[in-house]
Amino acid sequence: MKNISADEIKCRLKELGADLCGIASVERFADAPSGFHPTDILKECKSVIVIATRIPINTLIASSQAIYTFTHFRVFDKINSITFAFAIELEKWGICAVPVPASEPYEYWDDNRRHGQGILSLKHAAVRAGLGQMGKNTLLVNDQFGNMLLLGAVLLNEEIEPDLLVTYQACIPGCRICLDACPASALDGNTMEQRKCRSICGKTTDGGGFVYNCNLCRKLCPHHQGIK
Ligand code: B12
Ligand code: SF4
Ligand code: SF4
Repeated sequence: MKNISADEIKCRLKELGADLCGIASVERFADAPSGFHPTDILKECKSVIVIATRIPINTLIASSQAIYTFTHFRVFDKINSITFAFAIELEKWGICAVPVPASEPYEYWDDNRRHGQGILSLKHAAVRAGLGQMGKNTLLVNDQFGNMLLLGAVLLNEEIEPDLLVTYQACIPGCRICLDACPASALDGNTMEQRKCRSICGKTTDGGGFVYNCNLCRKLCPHHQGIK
C-alpha cells in the first residue's frame, strides 16, 4: 500500500478539476446524527476529503432558469467524475476510498415532512474540512468563492493530516436578508423546513423537464461571491 500525503491528495484533486479541497479527520464528526456519520458509510473511515467546484456566477443573472439548472447538473457530473476517478486511483494504490454522491441518490426520506437527507451532509463535512462556514441560509460560504460552490467527498480508511478550521464567520452580524427573502418562509436561521422549500425551489416544465425555480437565499446573500 502506498503512503499518501495531504499535499499529494490536494494536488491530484486539483489536477482532476476541483477548485478547493479540504481534509477532515473522522473525529470531527462526533456530533453527526446516528446513521449519517462517515463510519455509517465506511466502517473504517479515518479521513473525509471534501472538494468544492465553482458554479459560474453569471448563471445567477441569466433570465432563463434553464441556464442555472443546466450548470448545476454539469457541475454535479464534474464533481462525481472527480471523486469517482480519485477513488479508483486510490484503490490502485491499495487505499480503500469511497466516493459520496454530490446529490442523488440518497436513501433517507420522511414523507410526512417531505424531508430527505443525504447519506453524508456535505455542508457539515465541508465545514469540518476547513472549507468555510454555514450561513443562516444553511449553505456553505467560503471566503474566496462565497456560496456559488457545489461539494463532493471521498471517505478514506487512512489517517491524513487534517486542515485547520476557518476562523471567519459566514454571516454579517444582524443580517437576515435570506430569511426575509425566502418566498416559502422555509428558513429559521439555523435549519430549513424542507417541505416549504421543496414546494417552490424546483418545478416541472410543461414538457415534463425539471428546472430550479428559486435560489433567492443564495443569490441575495451579500457573501454569495465571497467574503471581502
Ligand atoms: C436534500 C438536499 C436538498 C433539500 C434540502 C436542503 C437542506 N438545506 O438540507 C432541498 C431540495 C430543499 C435542497 C435545496 C437546495 N440545495 Co440541496 N441538497 C440536498 C442534499 C442532497 C442533502 C442535504 C441534507 O442532507 N440535508 C438534511 C440535513 C443536513 O439538514 P438538516 O435536517 O437541517 O440537518 C440537521 C441535522 O440532521 C443535523 N445534521 C445532519 N447531518 C449532520 C452532520 C453533522 C456532522 C452534524 C454536526 C449535524 C448534522 O444538523 C442539522 C441541524 O439540526 C445535499 C447533498 C449532500 N449530500 O449534502 C444538497 C446540497 C445541500 N444542496 C445544494 C444546493 C446548491 C441547493 C440549492 C441552492 C439548489 C437551488 N435551488 O438553487 C437549494 C438551497 C436551499 C437551502 N437554503 O438549503 C448544495 C449546497 C452547496 C453549498 N454551497 O452549501 C449541496 C451540498 C449539494 C452539493 N453537492 O453541493 N437541497
Ligand atoms: S431556495 Fe428559495 S424557497 Fe428554498 S430556502 Fe432558498 S429562498 Fe427559500
Ligand atoms: S443573506 Fe445574510 S443572513 Fe443570509 S446567509 Fe447571507 S449573510 Fe447570512
